[in-house]
Parts: sequence; C-alpha cells; structure tokens
Amino acid sequence: KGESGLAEVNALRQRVGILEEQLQRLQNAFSQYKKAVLFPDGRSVGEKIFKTAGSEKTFQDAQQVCTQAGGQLPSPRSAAENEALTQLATAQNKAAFLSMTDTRKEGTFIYPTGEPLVYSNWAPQEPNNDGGSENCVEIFPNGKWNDKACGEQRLVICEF
Ligand code: 293
Ligand code: CA
Repeated sequence: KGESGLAEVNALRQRVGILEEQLQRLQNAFSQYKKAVLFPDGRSVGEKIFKTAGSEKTFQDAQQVCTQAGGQLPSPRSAAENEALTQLATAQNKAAFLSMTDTRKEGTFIYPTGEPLVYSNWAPQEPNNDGGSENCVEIFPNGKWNDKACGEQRLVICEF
C-alpha cells in the first residue's frame, strides 16, 4: 500500500488531467460571469468590487443597504479605487456617499474600522464642515471629495 508503481502514477496523471479540464471550464465560466454581473453598473479594481443600484439615500440608509447586501459603503484607498468610483458616479451623473466620517473627532475622517485615511482626494477648500454639520463625504462625478451633511440624499454605491 502507498507504493508509487507505474499503474498508480498513470492513474494520478489521468486524475490531474481531468482536474485541469474542470479548472479550465470553471475559469471560463467565472470570466463570463464577472463580465455579466459588472455590466453596466459595477467596477472591479484589485480584489474589490464597487456596484451601484442607482438609488439615492441618506448616509444611514445607504449604509444599511450596503451591509444588508453583505457589503459596505465604499472606502477608496488608492487613486485606482477612486477612479473606479468616479466612473460609476459619472455614468449616473450623481454624487455618491463614501464610508468615512468625522463624527468622532471633527476634522479627522476615519473608515468604519476607526482607521484614519490612507488616501484622500478632497476638492479645493474641502473639507470645510460647512454650517458646522458636515460629517459625511461625497464623491462628485469628477472624482473629487466634499464633506457633506449625512442627512442629504446621495447615490448609493456599495463595496464588496
Ligand atoms: C460652502 C462654500 C462652497 C462649497 C460648499 C460645500 C458644502 O458653501 O464653495 O462648495 O460650502 O463645501 O459642502
Ligand atoms: Ca463641504
């Protein structure tokens, strides 16, 4: 038992060949599936997927929509991720909420995890806490960020 005779080696070769064929079919099917689910309102960037349903909601309701779907509000951590979100906002011609807030400490925006920003793309003069009550962040169709009141209605994009 456990000896690697010629018969055993050939049996394993056949099993590997079958597995390689199955893997190829799975890769082809997944490639097709990704294209279909991302069209036309999703973007894939690295290991992240951003997708919008097109609706506009307050920050709290947007947060609930995304978590209910098994995702979260978008936390762009690089220019590439910000560009993917920009494409979705541009296509809808709507500003969208991001995940970050400065509710805990005015002027210090953090992700839902509590981590401070590792990337930002503020519009000139922003964040300005206009009216003393802007604790959320919107991304404009041009990709620039503005702090905004969380009670405003903005496009919902979720990150998965
Ligand atoms: C002020 C000055 C405007 C700016 C606006 C936004 C509001 O009204 O230039 O666009 O605040 O920051 O979030
Ligand atoms: Ca502002």
